This record gives sequence, structure tokens and C-alpha cells, in this order.
Amino acid sequence: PVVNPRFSVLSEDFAASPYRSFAWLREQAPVHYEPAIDSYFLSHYRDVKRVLTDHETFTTETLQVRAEPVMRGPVLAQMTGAEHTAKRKIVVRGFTGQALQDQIRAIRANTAELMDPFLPRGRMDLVNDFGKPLAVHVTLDVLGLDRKDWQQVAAWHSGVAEFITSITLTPERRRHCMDCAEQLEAYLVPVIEERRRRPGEDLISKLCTAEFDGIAMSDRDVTALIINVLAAATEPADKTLALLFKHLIDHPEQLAQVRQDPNLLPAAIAETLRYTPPVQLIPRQAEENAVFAGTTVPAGATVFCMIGAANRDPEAFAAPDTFDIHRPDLGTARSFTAAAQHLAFGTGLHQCVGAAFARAEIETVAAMLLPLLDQVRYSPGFRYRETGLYTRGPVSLSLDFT
Ligand code: 2IO
Repeated sequence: PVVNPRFSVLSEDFAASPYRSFAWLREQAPVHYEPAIDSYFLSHYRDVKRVLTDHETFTTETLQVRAEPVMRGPVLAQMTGAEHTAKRKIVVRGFTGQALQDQIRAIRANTAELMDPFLPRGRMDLVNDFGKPLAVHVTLDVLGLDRKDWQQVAAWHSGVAEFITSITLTPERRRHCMDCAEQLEAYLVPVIEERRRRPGEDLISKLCTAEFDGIAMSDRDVTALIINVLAAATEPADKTLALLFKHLIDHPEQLAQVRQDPNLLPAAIAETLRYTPPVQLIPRQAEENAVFAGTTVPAGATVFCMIGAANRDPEAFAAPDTFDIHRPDLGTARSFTAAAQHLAFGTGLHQCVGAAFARAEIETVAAMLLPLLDQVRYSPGFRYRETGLYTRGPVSLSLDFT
């Protein structure tokens, strides 16, 4: 493979501002090889789409080392065939109908409770004061876990998330992440036992008792799915919310339009997901040699789909570096479905199973916050900074409002 001496995904420059490099990558290095981690990075919309939909050539095998150790079992994305279809249906059911209605009630209650102390102050950090605790509280409610354990669960979760979202991990950090995962598993085992005996209305109970085409979930499946849901519902949630508000504050005319017509909120959310997807990388394994525009990715290689770069490919979106909630190529109505234009939820068989829940959460929270955060603006002296290569979002978002 050709090693580029002038660019690395692992450089400080890229970490500080990946969006600056995406056009160059697409044009000059659409199949970028990263020797330190022996992986290929794809940045074209059409190449990413191909990898995520050609399930024969590109598999999720890589999750066996990238996720399974901390998930304490195989996750949905690793499964194939009838098993995958059945277990995915079980999870879909856990996030639709009455279940989703109950989840929306939990989202509303948690939003109101967490906002309350900040309203008289007129200042809050949307990431650390609100978004992060909200994401954990809501997820615990969905799973039917005790909210008083939230700090402990949040600490274990960050170890799990660090493991999945790290490009490189020192042996010490790896040990820490594994410790978190093992303690989380030990906390969950008796809960699963209890829910099997006396199921309630929560998602864990549903995973324990549901059956589809005669296929049910083992204890290991349930454990892995709970940890998966915990990570997937927590890690990107505060980032999406903070990015939405950042973009609206940076584009006051669009903020005014959304305030005036809340029906524009779904478009603002869809455009946020396109412009700055919180999940920037999706890994796959090439099962055979695959050629992209003349460059061969060898069988067995790890391939990273660069979602942020694909979402700004001019072949897919006009004026891709402009944040525009009115763009005609956004496809807002389909933005949380399999027909989505942007790739923030991936695409293909393993497209995010929680997209409908994510939509309910961000729409509910944003609709509640907009009227509360009147005259919203950055706090004096606030300096915007983002972090993360795999999942990426604001470090903080300090806001003043009246
Ligand atoms: C372990 C990055 C938190 C998911 C993976 C199979 C997780 C899977 C994702 C997202 C967000 C995580 N991958 N959600 O990219 O469930």
C-alpha cells in the first residue's frame, strides 16, 4: 500500500480539525492507508455507500476485536442471516409503539428536571451540565435501571465507549476499559436474572422475553445488547444536541426561522447529522480484494468509512460545506430511515436500529429547549473546541440565555 508522508488520520492537525482535510482526502487520497494501524480510510460518498451495502465483500467481523471484548458478547451488528433478522426485529419492537411513547415521556421528564436549576441562572454548559447527564438518565429509564446508580453506570460506560471509539489504545487504557466492562457485566447479570423471572415494561425485560420466528436471546445476547444500547444511546446524544445548537447559533437567520416555525426543526436536525455526524467512522473488514478507483484494498484489511467526509462529498450534496436547513438534497422526511441521504446512521443491513429513538430524543429535547433558551448565545469568553476521531463533538458548549 502507498503510505502518504504528508498526511495521517492520527496527526494532531487532523484531530484538531478533520473537516479541513476531507476535500483533500477525497480528491488526492480517496483510499488512504494508515500504516500504524494497518487500516484503509475511505472518504467518497459512493465508496462508503458501497462498503456499507455490499455485505458479501465487507463484513462486520472486525467488531469481534473492536467491540465484543467490552460488550461481553456478540452485538446485533455482528450477526448475519436469520439470527440477525429475528434479533433485530426484537430490538425494533423495543423502540416502537407504546414502548416509544413511554420513552418519550421519560425524555420529557428528564429534560424538565435537568433544566430546572439552570433556568433562573441564565447560563449552562449544554454538554456537561445537560446533554451528558440527560443521555445517561434517559438510557437508564429506557432500560429500567435505577437512576440513583447513574454516576457509576456513566463511569463504566465511558470505559466501554473509550474502547470502541479508540483508534489506538495503550495496554493500561485497555485494561481500564476491560475493568469497566467487567464491572458493568457483573452489575447486569442479577438484573437480567430478575427480569427473566418477573418481567416489566422496560427494554431489558423485552429483550429477555421476546421471541421471533422461534429465536430468542441468550443471557450473553441480552448483556451485549444492554451494553450496546447504553453506549449507542449515550455516546452520540449529547454531541448531536450540542452541534445542533452550535450550528443554529452560528447561523442566526436559520435559528430565527426554526423558532418561528418549529416544523423546520427536523430539517435542522437532519442537516446537523449530515454536516457534523457525531459518529465519524464505521469499520468493516474486506473479505476479498476490493478495488476503489484503481487502488486495491487487500482481503482481510480493516476499512474505515469516513462518514463526515462522505456527507460532504459534492457528488452527493451541493455546496456540501455550507450548513443549510433548506437544502433541497437533504431529504428531511427520510432522514431517520433506510432511505436517508446522509450516512450518519450508516446504511445497509446494519443501519442504526435506534434511529427512530434518536429522532424522538433529539426532536423532543430540542423542541423543549428552544423556547426555554431565549436569546441563546455563547457565554462571554467561551472558546469552541471539538474532540474525538471516532465519535466527535464539542468538549463543552457554554451558553447564556434569558
Ligand atoms: C459496538 C460508536 C457508540 C452502535 C458497535 C456495534 C456500536 C454501534 C456505532 C454506534 C455508536 C457507537 N456502532 N452505535 O457506531 O450501536
